[in-house]
Amino acid sequence: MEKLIITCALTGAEVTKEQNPAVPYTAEEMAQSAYEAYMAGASILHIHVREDNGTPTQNKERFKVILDAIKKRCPDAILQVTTGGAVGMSDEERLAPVELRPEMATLDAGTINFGDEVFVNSFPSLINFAKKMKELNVKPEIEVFDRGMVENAKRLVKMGLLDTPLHFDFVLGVPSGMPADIDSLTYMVRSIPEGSTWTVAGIGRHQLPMAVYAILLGGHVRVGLEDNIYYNKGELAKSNAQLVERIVRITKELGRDIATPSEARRILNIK
Ligand code: KMH
Ligand code: ZN
Repeated sequence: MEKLIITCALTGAEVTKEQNPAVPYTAEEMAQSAYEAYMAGASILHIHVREDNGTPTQNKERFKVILDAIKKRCPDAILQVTTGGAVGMSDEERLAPVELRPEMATLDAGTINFGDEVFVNSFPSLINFAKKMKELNVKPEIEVFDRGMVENAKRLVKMGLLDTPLHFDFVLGVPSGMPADIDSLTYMVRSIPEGSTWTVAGIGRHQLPMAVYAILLGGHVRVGLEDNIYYNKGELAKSNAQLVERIVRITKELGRDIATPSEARRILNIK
């Protein structure tokens, strides 16, 4: 089996310090949390950006400050910017950080009910997002919340807007989304084009079991406070690193190795 790539989703747009004080907002908090997660074994850092008061933003200058602060502390980590941003942002706003030419960016592959809200990603928007990433040579991670979104990705490949091999993130367990269970995961794995790579982000209490399935099935793992603020039931996670450390321990116990950032680049075909 390939070595395991761990992505750490540091902060997201939805969770707050009121829910867990370890959620990073400022550039210093982001750089420190990124550094700890990277030292623990994360080779990809999935990055949303907040104002110092916690408000999510896709402002390019703010992203630059935070990406630069993270690069200083984690020189060879793969930085993956979000183009999901927060529900309600315009496509233009969401695409702004891609102009900084990070190595990777997310591409959310369809519309979904997202808790009480709707996360809108029409097919014409996907075309714009994919075109921009192709033009700037940014490797997309295709965020898939439901089975039909894999078909959208395949359509974009046919249109020449996405290069293969594709890399997917199955986001399972979002309220109103695809459930986080082994049947859903294996169904998704069977649905993607041969040669694709995949990771799984289980939301909330599903983070750990979905990660363990992925380790065993030969996929990759995403953990972090964006998706889950708890370490155990009723026990808040102390840091992003604490969530990464547990995955590293379990993976090694199961006889699989952890990929370094340069190994992750090879596995993901990032040039
Ligand atoms: N915040 C969600 C609405 C992504 O990073 O691309 C979308 C999200 C996905 O977090
Ligand atoms: Zn995200």
